Amino acid sequence: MEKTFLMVKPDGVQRNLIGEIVQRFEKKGYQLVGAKLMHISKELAEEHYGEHKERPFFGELVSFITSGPVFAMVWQGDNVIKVAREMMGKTNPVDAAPGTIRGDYSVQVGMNIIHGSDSPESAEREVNLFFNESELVSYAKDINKWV
Ligand code: ABT
Ligand code: MG
Repeated sequence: MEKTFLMVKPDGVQRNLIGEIVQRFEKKGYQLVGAKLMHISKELAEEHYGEHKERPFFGELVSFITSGPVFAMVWQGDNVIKVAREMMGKTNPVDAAPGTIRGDYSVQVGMNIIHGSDSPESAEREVNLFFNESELVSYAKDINKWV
């Protein structure tokens, strides 16, 4: 089953959006298979955003993502990598459509609430960068058994 790495960034945590964001992916029909509230070290931030090392905003990006706790998650389901990116909306909140997470809750590109892996290769890389095998849970859902 396809997996992706999603993360509520420090601005989303500060603005009490963890629950809202988790709920959107749950309601969509995806399954949460790993999650933790954590501080990102400077080293992890530089590795995570390695592709942007030469960009002028790299320093700001690293200081923002390390500025407070993030909520790191792994979600699973059909086409979750692509669909999660659609649900997040465009990188720049100015271009993000209403109804998307960034379109609904953010204003500036430097503080755009959520990160999501942008390809199968980055999903694989980012899931492994943030989670150990033992932190990912495999379980069946059968709502009728639990009510
Ligand atoms: P991330 O999920 O954070 O990776 O964003 P996304 O993949 O949608 O967009 P990319 B291109 O990866 O941007 C990474 C972070 O860099 C910020 N950024 C980007 C700027 O601050 N200025 C810019 O001109 C661009 C292109 C936005 C993203 N993160 N934050 N926070
Ligand atoms: Mg990106």
